[in-house]
Amino acid sequence: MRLHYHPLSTNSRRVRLAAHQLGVALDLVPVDLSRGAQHAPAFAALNPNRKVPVLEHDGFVLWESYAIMQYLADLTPGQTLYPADARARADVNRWLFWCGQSLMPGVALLNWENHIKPEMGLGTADAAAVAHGEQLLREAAERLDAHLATHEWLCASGLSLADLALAAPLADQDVARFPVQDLPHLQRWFAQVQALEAWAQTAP
Ligand SMILES: N[C@@H](CCC(=O)N[C@@H](CS)C(=O)NCC(=O)O)C(=O)O
Repeated sequence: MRLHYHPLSTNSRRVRLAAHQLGVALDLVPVDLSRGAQHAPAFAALNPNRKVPVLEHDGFVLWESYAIMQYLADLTPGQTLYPADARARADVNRWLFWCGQSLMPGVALLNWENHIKPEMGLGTADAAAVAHGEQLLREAAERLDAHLATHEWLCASGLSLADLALAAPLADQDVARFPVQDLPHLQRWFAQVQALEAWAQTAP
């Protein structure tokens, strides 16, 4: 099973976290985003969105990190990260959708403005975009913090794909200056995810 990825891509990291936690071995194929390798015809044929991660498994090609996590879990007998019970699974799915829809927009904006743009020499951060990103991310992060005030993990079933999916992009909280440092429950939960062996194994 091959995963096309980039070491600094947190969308890729959530898949790698899930794979480690599930005990699924992945052949990692780096895609050099900084040199535009995502636009090469061979890669665009795999993912017309020209983004990592992409999974290849015996001729089956799958893009979108959340779908890949779910697929890897579904291939793994006896796993507990993605429960079979309909309501427990729906609870995990709820957070996966929430991650893509509510957490990632602010994350992506701040990561681009505060981290990637300056690092790649593409100019300085745009103040209006930063303010918008901070507002988006703060709203989402406060909701997450409130939930985690009364929950050890996101879902009642215990550590799940949801925790791995949401924690992965928070790895950039310092370098991209996410406004989340003062949220105690979010930070407690994030430290729990960071304590997993899979976190160290997937470090950039
Ligand atoms: N919704 C997608 C987002 C993937 C994504 O944005 N990947 C970034 C890296 S973290 C990428 O490949 N960017 C390259 C580009 O936009 O040119 C997922 O969850 O897999």
